[in-house]
Amino acid sequence: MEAKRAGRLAQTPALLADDARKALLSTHHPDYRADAYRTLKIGPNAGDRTVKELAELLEAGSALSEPLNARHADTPLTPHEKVDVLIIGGGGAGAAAALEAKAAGANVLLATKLRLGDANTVMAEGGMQAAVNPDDSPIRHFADTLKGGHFKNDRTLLKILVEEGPSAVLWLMKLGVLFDRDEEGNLKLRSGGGTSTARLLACRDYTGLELMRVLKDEVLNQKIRTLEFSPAIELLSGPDGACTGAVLKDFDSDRRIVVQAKIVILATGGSGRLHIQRFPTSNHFGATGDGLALAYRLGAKLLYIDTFQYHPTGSVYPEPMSGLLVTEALRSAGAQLVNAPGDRFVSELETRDVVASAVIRECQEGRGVATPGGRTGVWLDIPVVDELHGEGTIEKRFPNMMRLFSRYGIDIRKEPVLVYPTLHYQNGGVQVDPQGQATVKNLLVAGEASGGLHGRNRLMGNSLLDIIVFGRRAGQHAATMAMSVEWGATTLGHLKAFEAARANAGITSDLISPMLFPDYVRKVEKATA
Ligand code: MEZ
Repeated sequence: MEAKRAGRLAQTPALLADDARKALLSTHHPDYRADAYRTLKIGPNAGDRTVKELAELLEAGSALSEPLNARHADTPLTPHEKVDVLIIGGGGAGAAAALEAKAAGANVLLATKLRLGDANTVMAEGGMQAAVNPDDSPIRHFADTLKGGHFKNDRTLLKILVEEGPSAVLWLMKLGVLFDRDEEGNLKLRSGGGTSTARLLACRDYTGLELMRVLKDEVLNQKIRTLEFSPAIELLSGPDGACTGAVLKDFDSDRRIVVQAKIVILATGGSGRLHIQRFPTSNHFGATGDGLALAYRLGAKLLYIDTFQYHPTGSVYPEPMSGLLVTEALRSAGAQLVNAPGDRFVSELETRDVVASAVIRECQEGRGVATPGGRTGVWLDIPVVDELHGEGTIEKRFPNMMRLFSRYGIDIRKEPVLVYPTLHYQNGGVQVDPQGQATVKNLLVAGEASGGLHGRNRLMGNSLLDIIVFGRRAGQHAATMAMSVEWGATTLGHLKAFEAARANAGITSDLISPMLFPDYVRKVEKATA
């Protein structure tokens, strides 16, 4: 690997032609493994294909199914709390929504499964896209994202994302986000996979953490009421099917809290902890697709649930770091992907799905490197970053990566690391309109739990922008709606219908969703049965 480094530095692998890219995806991308999929039997997406893990979650029972009977289902539950806007989820989208809803005068409650800020937002390292460079434009951002998403993006949502990108940056800066700047004080912009120009704003390699630090502070400053360790276990519905609140579970007391709300915003994030196709994940511990299950049972249509993002560079060694994100910003800075014979095999700045497929191909075709724990990966040659940009670059720009690997005695300035794709993002989610409105009345969705914006492959840095732009829009819209929406009955009528559909379809699974936490014990038991 090291012997060939000097020769590799002179090479620039070309981007693949469209046909070659398609062929690589269809032969090696996990989205194309037919046996990993099945058809949904019930619900708004019945007949659609999705991965087995998600299908099981969407068709699972509710924690409230057991005590449910015909009489209870139509009897309104007595609320412990009554709020205009209930926000479920304490990551970037939830916090942005809460701030805007409160600023617009709504009475807001933010409930979150873990602590405020325990979310995938803080796991985003490399940057946030926004067309703020004078040489760039929202149109160019739009074109890059559409191409990266295989032209399947919801174009109305995408237009809003790119046009509102610069004002989202300004909003964050006014709140106190410290984006990296150059010597003259100008915002420093970097490139990423699939971007035709430098468009990523970063806070070294902990961009999401910095965003969340500021958003969390502001939620506290604005005295927005927050219930931590209180995940939603079911949504509530009125006779017309509209969402009327949620039942939370208080982890501390194990009691249920019934919240009546005029509008509910789901901002529950992703589903990496379902470990789809047994992939490791870069996601935080609570990323179990809760919002998808809750919204689906209430009748919300989902989009693109057959496509997931496998980030090309998850750590595979040492074992305790398995799945952990090794930021794409390293590849943008010149870090090279190298197979066991010591050769580069793909342009590191292809889109993520293409790079991930190329890594999988190298490993499947015997050009991977085995770890002592039995995994396989390829090298990410990080030391070349200092060779390309000068000594000290890695230390300055990637302090988070340095710290994480140094815990295991690996100095990334001197040694390459081993990587393999890691489950990173759910490309699809709940179908929404530009205000975040789902297909169920009075239910809004923002951030990773929503789908359509990113098409079939998200570009790096577009999710941090997504949570800000669409989190804020959902918060503003919810506050406006709350002024005219009447209080609805807090029943479990939808659950009665869902249970009947389960029975009709012969679904007998004892899985309860939302799962809330990854069920590693169940997985091991299933695998050994
Ligand atoms: O948007 C992302 O997923 C991101 C910034 C990830 C990364 O590689 O750092």
